[in-house]
Amino acid sequence: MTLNDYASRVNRRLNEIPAVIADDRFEIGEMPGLLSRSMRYSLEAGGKRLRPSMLLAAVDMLGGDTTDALDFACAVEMIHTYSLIHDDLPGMDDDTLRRGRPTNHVVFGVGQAILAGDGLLNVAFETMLNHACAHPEGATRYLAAIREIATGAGVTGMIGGQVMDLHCERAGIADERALAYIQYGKTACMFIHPLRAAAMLCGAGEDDAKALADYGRAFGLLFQATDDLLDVTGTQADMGKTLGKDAESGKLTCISAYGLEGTRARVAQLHSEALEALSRFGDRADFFRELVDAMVDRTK
Ligand code: GRG
Repeated sequence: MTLNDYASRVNRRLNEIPAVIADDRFEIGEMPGLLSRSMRYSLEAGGKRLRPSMLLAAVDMLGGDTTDALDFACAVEMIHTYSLIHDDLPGMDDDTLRRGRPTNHVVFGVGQAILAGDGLLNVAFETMLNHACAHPEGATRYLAAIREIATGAGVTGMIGGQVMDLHCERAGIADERALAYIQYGKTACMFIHPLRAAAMLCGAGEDDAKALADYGRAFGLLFQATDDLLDVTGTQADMGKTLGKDAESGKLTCISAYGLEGTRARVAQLHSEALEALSRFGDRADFFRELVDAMVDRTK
């Protein structure tokens, strides 16, 4: 299976959740149509579906059931999409372009964009819990996976990283320790924990979970380093978002900390750390090898 194959499976399932409602008809027990439209606007705007595809690929690699894992993969994508909507808000990164489209708050207004993000976050957990309740025989595996996904998105993960990103920008803090905390939390945790969730879904041992987490850490930090590079060297058409903002806002990034050449060296170092983490899986891990190879030279 390729990244595109996994992404298509995720897209097909995402089309079924949350329910599409055409009108705002004040039916008690139904989601408002406005909420459905604003959530779907960002969910369907494209996006590489990297995180959910990696979860499914890890389940495949460990010999698990990807159909059983699909709702968890979709939950990861919904959480990621909520984070992008909130990150683009005027009170955060204040951006008007995302996934090649006007940002959610530009189209629906700030209040509704906050609620669309809240809705996606909640539906993510509803989706995983509904799956667990429908298959009680797998409850222990599902609970462990839900805990991983909550941790990755949570106060020591993505939210924690985002908080320190905002704080450092406002307080003018620009040291490498802060950068490491921010990029680990904001970016790497949303790779580490979905991959660990895949291990939990398969009932795999801690050695496999740790190797996947090590890969997720190196991959996530490499992905962020290339994101920082592309903010300087990429094109808006490829990236689908406004570029050049990091330097303009004095943001703490790999470029501000290590320079262009230093960041390229960091990418090379993280690339070998990612490959090293895969060694225990042999050629079953070729998907992950090819994926991290492709990230080194990515343009979008
Ligand atoms: C609002 C709690 C909260 C967190 C926001 C995701 C995030 C944290 C901020 C977005 C800004 C940013 C540069 C994050 C680093 C991770 C990153 C590069 C996200 C974009 O991910 P892609 O490239 O996006 O996978 P697509 O659109 O392809 O899904």
